[in-house]
Amino acid sequence: MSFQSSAIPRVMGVVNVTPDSFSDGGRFLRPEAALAQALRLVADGAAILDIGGESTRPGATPVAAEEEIARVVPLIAAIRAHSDVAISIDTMKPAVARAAVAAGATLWNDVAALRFASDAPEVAAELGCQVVLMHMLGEPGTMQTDPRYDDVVAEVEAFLLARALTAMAAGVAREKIWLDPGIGFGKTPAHNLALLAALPRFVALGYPVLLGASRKRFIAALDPLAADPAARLGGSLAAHLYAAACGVAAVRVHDVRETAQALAVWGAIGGAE
Ligand code: HH2
Repeated sequence: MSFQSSAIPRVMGVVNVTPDSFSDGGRFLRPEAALAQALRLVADGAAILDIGGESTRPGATPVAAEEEIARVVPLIAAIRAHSDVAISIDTMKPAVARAAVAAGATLWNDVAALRFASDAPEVAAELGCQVVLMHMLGEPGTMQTDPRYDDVVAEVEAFLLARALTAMAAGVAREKIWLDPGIGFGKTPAHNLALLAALPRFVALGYPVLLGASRKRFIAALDPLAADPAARLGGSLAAHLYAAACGVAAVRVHDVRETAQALAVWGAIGGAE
C-alpha cells in the first residue's frame, strides 16, 4: 500500500445544534450549551468546528431553512466573537450556507455535494468559501435502504470528480474544493471498509480529503459491544489514524481531545513524515 503522509490532519470538531443527531442530538440545543461545547472543542484541539442544524441520519426530520438558520447563525456569530477557529457549516441548503458565511463561516460542508438545490454550485462560487463535496448514495431518507454498487470505490471516485467539475464549471476555484467519500451515507459496513482501504486513491486525486468515521455504525458491525455510539471511540481512533497515514487533510470527529492526542503521538513517532 502506498501511504501519502505529509502532515498531521487537522481535527474538525462536530457541534450539532439538532434535537436528533445520531450521537449528540439534543445535547447542545440551548445557545449557551452549544457555545460552551464549541469553545471546549477548540481548547481540546479542534482547528475547525463543523456546525450543523439539521441531522442527516436516515429517518431524521427535515428542517426548513429559516429554522436551520435560527439554530446555526447565532452560534457561529458567538463563536466568531470568542475565537478565530475556522468554522464550517454543515448544510445542504444554499440559504443556510449564505447566512452562515455572512456570520463568519469559511467552509461549506455539503453532504449533498451541491446536488440538492439547483443554484447550489453558483452560490458556492459566489460565496467564495471552501466547499466539501461529500458522496452520498441518493438522499438521506432512503440512502441506507439496501445500498448497492458494482464497484463502490470507482463509483464514489467518479461521483466526486464529476461534482468537482460541476462546481468548477459554476465558478468555484479548484483550490477551494475538498472531497469526502461519505462514510455511512448509503453504504454497508463492507462498502465503508472498502472506501477506507481506498483512501490513498482518493488522496491521490489531488484535492484535500476530509474523512468522517466518528462513532459510525460500521464500527458496531465489527464490535458487538459497540451498539451505543459513545462506545465507538476505539474504532473511531483506529479509522482516523489510518486516514492520517493515508494523507487526509482533516478528520471530522466528536471526540476531539482523544483524537488530537492520538494524532500527536502518531505524528511524534514519525507517522506524518
Ligand atoms: N457525517 C455526518 C454529518 N456530516 N459531513 C462530512 N463531510 N462527512 C461526514 O462523514 C459527515 C458529515 C454524520 O454525523 P453527525 O453530524 O454526527 O450526525 P447527524 O447527521 O445525525 O447530525
